[in-house]
Amino acid sequence: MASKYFLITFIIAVIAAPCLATDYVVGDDAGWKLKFNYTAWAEGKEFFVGDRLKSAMASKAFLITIIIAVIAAPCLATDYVVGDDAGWKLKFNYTAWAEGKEFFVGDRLIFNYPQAAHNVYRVNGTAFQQCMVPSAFEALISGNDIITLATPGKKWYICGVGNHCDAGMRLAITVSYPVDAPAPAPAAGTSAANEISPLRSCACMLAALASLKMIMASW
Ligand SMILES: [Cu+2]
Repeated sequence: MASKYFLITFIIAVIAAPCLATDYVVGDDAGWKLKFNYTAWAEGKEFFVGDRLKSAMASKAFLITIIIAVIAAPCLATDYVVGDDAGWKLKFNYTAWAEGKEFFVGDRLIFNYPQAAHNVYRVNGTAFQQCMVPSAFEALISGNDIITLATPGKKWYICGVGNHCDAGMRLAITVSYPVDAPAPAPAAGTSAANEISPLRSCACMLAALASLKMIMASW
């Protein structure tokens, strides 16, 4: 599953690439030297007015793409499909799956499973440890359950079917605020997360565009 971040980076790269003049490093890593076939090197390359032949390593388009990707990455909320392609099922290590992932307020968890085979309960730490299943009306049962991570802190999820939780169908994650987003007042409602996310994205994209403009001007 392609994450939103990669998709947007790709789109920006595709849109931006033809607009930008290219710096060609003659001979690439080999440079300008004896015993190198420059006819072969030039073959298949398209040179446009505004392009430059130079000896530095990185081309402008590539550099700008990297810069945008780095700036924009933390701006975007991420959808996590729990278990990735495996989904929400028995005999899967959700502790290992969550390891190394960073979850931020505004990100979403997506639980995919065959309807009626499993379900999803959000529980507290004790219920998670002891696999205590809450009352049935709290269950998410759609088979494509989407949970927006609205608040920071530890979050616990279990499957309430049979002994599935004991068998490993449980997920614990820690949600944090993105570094660039100011923490809302403690009294703020949990529903605020849905509004924070797009706002944050817009602010970040503007910052990214401003940085890009500065970079272009200084070139
Ligand atoms: Cu289950």
